[in-house]
Formats: sequence, C-alpha cells, structure tokens
Amino acid sequence: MTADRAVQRVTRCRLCGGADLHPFLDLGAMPIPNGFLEKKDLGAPEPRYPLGVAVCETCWLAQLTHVVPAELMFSNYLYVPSTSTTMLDHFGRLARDLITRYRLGSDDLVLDIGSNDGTLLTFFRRQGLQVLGVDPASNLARLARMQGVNTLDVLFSSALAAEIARNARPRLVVATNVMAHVSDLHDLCEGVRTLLADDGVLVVEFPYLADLLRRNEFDTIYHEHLSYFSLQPLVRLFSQHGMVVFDVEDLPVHGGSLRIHAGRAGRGRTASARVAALLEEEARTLQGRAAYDEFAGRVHTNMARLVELLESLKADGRRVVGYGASAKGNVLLNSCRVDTRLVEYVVDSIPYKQWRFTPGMHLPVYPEQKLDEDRPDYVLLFAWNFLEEIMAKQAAFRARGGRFILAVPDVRVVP
Ligand code: DWN
Ligand code: ZN
Repeated sequence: MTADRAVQRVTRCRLCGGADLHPFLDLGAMPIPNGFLEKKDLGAPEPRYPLGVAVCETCWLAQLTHVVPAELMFSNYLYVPSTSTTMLDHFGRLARDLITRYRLGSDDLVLDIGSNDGTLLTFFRRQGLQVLGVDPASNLARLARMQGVNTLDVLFSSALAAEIARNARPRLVVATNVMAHVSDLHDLCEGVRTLLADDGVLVVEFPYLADLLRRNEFDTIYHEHLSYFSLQPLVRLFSQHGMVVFDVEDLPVHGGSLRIHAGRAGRGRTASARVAALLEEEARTLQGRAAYDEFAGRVHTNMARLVELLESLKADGRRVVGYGASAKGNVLLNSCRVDTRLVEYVVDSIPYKQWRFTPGMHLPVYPEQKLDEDRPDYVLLFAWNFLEEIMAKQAAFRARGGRFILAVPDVRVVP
C-alpha cells in the first residue's frame, strides 16, 4: 500500500530553491526503515513510501525526491548510539577535542541539536560543563534525563532558539548526524545564529556524500535522511545566514563523515586551507552528473550480485542470517526484495528492536546470542559501519567457520 496522501514530491531544491533537480537513484517504495513491527501488526497494511534521490545542479545538494512527514518517523525513535563502543569512543574523543580547542569551561553551555539519549552531552557534563539537549523523540529524551542530561523533547527551530537565547547563549552548539533529518535548513541556521554566543562555534558532523558515492553506500539513503551533504552546499547555506565554515575534518565513522566548524562571520575566523582544498576537490568530482549516474550503475550491479550470492548459498543448502537490525539493513532488504527465504532472521543488541520484525520483509529480530544457539553458516552484516567491533565480538562464530558477508562497498564474503 503506497501512502500517497502523506508524501510530498520534491520539485524545488530544499537549500537553494533551484528547479534543476537531477534524479539519479530510485530504490522503490518501501516502509519507513526504522518502523519495526510487533507480531500482532504483521497482518496490518504497511504504508510504503517512494525512496529516491536527486542532486540539485545549482548548489549540488543531494536530496530525497519525496518527503515523508516527520511525525511518521521521529515520535518514538529506536536509534541509540550508545549501544556501540565505536560511537562511544568517537563521542568521548569529540568532547575532549572541542573542550581543548575552544577552551570550554564550567560556565560554558553546550547545546546538542538531536541529542538522542544524551550520550554525547554526558561526556561534556562529566567535564563540568553546562549542557542542554534538544530532541523530538520523547522516549529518548526520557533516557537522557535519567542520565542527568536536561533535554527538551521538541524539534529544534528558530522559535525555540529565541526562547532559549533569552536565558542562555551556548559557546558550543553540536549537531551530529542530525542535519540530514532537518526539513527547513534555513530555519535551523537562523536558530543557531540567534542562539550562539558571539564567539560561539557550531560543530556539525554528517555522513559525507563523497564517501557515500565512492563506497556505494546506497543503504544509507532512507526516508529520515532528507539531504546528503558535501561541503560546498553547507558553505553556501551558512554564508546566507551570516556564518562562515572555518574548518573541516575527515572522519571514518558511519562509512565516512565530515565534521565542520562554523561561527559568526566577521569575527576574525576565516576558512582554513583544508576547507579550500576540499572545496576544490568537490568542484572537480561532485559538481557534474557523472559521479551520481556512475554511482547508481554500481549500486544496481551490487544489488544483483548480492541476490545472486544469496540464491547460490540457498541452493547449496547454506543458511544466512542478518546482523544489525539497522535502518540501512532495512533499506537493503526492501530494495533487493530479500525476505526470510534468503535471510532467515536478524540479530541485534538493542532491546527495543529484539522480538520485533523488520519493516517490509518481516525478518524476525533476535538478541545476538541466537548466533551461538543456532549456528548459521553466514552472517550478512547490515551494520557494516561497525565491522571491526562486531567481528571482534563474534570471533567465536568465525572460529567455528562462520563467515561474514558484506554488501557495501561491494559484495564479498569476508575471509
Ligand atoms: O543517521 C543515523 C545513523 C547515524 O544511524 C540514524 N538516522 C539512524 C542510524 O542508522 P542505522 O539504524 O543504520 O544505525 P546503526 O547505528 O548503523 O545500526 C547499527 C545496528 O546494529 C543497531 O541496531 C545496533 C546493532 N548493533 C549490534 O547488534 N551489535 C551494533 C553493534 C555495534 C553491535 O555490536
Ligand atoms: Zn540547490
């Protein structure tokens, strides 16, 4: 059932308003990828929403071709970063680096837009800083408050920013893996400009479009992610709101990310050599249709190769299960139309997801212990961004001859 009434087709670029949108990949209609089902819901109609991406040939922002209303996706959110030591280490390092670089002290307020369960802010709080989280998922805001992280369970907006700014102006605003979810980018920037202390800094982290294309990470395209950023469109966006991107860092998390540092223009901060170099590289590699169309060609090849491999393993009587009931995994399963015939179930560490079923293909989700009890032959790793961490955790599975299959960046069995 395609839920036409809820979906808006994008005809104008969400950043620059341009009409030159070049669609380059269509993954078909599928349910919201974080919409895990309970057994009692399996027979109910499951709304499917179009999933495809286009690139604006004016500002080079890649973005969804159709938008699903936020309230269908974020009111009871099941993603928490704190289940992965990879992300805990990453956020711990981020907090330490920013406290040192910007000489943050106990009087300074750090505000996190999309603060989730308070994982990142807890690192700042432990260093004695003032913290405030903003996240619309009330289930996660409750978790954050239980950790002592004051959290407003509302969507960040310029109106909310004006309200907060009446009492406090943060020295640091962080936004990690949230910009992609924001519908009104201009309102968010206006809010940050209102809120930020005069010498304050905005630090934004996001999966990097250049890595997404280069590493064929099609499964990170889903309804929650409205935009897929490179540096150039963000430089343009912030400059329209009186801010300058003065530094950028390359990060390995989530299949390749960027971290940008921005502040008010006219306060002596100028773009670093790293910013200039990356903008030049993007002009050569991302500002033309070829990069996007070639990516789409590789994705279709990889999807066919994955199904071929799963069918041949099935024909040989080998059993395959999934690992990491992630949004990415659900995009992959639905776009390749892989159900329990080829992948019997998924194991996952997050209690919220266990004993539920994946949206669309209805694979049952079990705790990770199932692998030891059931001893399948292969594990298709949906959470490839945690490959090292998960393979270390499942050394016994591999010692028994179990093997991991990857579908990203290319289809292969890990030896
Ligand atoms: O932008 C987003 C990215 C950052 O993360 C969010 N909108 C949604 C989310 O995407 P995802 O669902 O693909 O997230 P993860 O964190 O890549 O999913 C990993 C899954 O794997 C989680 O469900 C937890 C699970 N896991 C596990 O079962 N055992 C993870 C680890 C590290 C493990 O050891
Ligand atoms: Zn544009």
